[in-house]
Amino acid sequence: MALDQKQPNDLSAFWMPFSANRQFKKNPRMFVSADGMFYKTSDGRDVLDGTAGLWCCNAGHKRPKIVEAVQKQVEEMDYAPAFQMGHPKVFELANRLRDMAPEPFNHVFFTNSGSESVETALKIALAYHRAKGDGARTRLIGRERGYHGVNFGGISVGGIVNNRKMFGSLLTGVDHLPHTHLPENAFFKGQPDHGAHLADELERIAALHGPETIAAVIVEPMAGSTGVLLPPKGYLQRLREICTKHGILLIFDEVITGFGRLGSAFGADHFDVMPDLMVCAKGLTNGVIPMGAVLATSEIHDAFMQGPEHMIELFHGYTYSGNPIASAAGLATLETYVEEGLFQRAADLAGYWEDGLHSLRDCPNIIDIRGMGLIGAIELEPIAGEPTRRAFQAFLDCYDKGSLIRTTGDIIALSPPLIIEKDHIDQLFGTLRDVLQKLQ
Ligand code: PXG
Repeated sequence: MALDQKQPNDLSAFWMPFSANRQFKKNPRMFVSADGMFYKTSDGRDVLDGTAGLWCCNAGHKRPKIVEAVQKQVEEMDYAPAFQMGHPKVFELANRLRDMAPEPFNHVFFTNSGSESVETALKIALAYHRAKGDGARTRLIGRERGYHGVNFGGISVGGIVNNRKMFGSLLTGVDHLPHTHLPENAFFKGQPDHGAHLADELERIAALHGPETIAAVIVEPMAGSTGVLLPPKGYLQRLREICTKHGILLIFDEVITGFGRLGSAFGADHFDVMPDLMVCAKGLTNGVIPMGAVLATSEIHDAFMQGPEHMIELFHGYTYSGNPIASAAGLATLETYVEEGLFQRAADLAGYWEDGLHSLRDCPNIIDIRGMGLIGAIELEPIAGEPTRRAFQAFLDCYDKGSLIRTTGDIIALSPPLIIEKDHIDQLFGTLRDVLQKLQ
């Protein structure tokens, strides 16, 4: 087969992730370059990035500092063993991340993705209790509609049915809180008033199993992948209180909410609720090189630092944990966020964004609009008997008209790079209005 970078003539070998492979291969959509807020397609069109790639390119594309850092690092040292050896940049990155994170998070464990970070956090939670002599705490609690990546721990605590049902019996000893999506909150701006009581379900679950058997609760502070579900006012605080009361660790999965998406460094800052472990990825390296991390409090970290000093304290890690190129990308990314004040920028633009988002309310087939920071979701009434078709068509039409959006089920999700300008916001919502008005 001839190798044409712009348009390969054989698409059969690559089994695409989370994609309609057959639909795509009949009518491929290829990006060949990216700069700032725009992708360039193989047929030479500019497409406005309304999704920061997959919620990860928070500083936009082809950022000079990050490009240069990666180029320099790959020349200086490509790889260093991650176990029993170190290299300076990974320590530096851990320090920067600690400085950016809320106060109690003093320690950082590196992974290569959100999914790996979730597995790592769940394992740390279990091992922490065991290290403290509380080994009966083995149960994990997630939430309906939660997304915690695609590995077995993550889909076990996760609550998106299609991500679970094909894959066997999953982890045992897992239970789920109810999701927080209440119909009475439709079209509410910001955090909904109703639903804090849903956190009390944790008391019911704790009573059912015995609170002393529960190791951890994991939730996204704001559920992203399922279609943007905001925590009702007081809900996260209540979860925190119940976890503290019963000695249960609270894990925030900040893979989407981390690095400025809500206008603060992390969701924990934004909602002013501190978990015990925090999971991140995506924006950590601006999506440039895969990397994830788990942030832990000193209390958790120090519980492992016992026994003879030559012994490994935690039997967990990845070949690429803290890879030098990823570390260089991470450092340059965090510097870019700080130098350009991008988290504050997201906060400053949030009102304009929200107005644009809610201006679509009069378009046909819309049953809910929700958003926060630089996140938005538009929920469409599904076509009877053909779920997902309407939103997928909106995605295809927006792409044809030069805007990239995401869809999950019949929900359109938006999460642009934080460098977005007001005229890009106008363009994105203008395209959406056009598309939604004509959509069947
Ligand atoms: N936790 C959360 C909260 C996520 O959103 C993961 C874990 C897994 O991360 P990795 O890096 O293993 O993919 C995610 C990922 C979408 C979309 O459009 C969301 C994700 C990934 C791809 C697409 O909603 N979230």
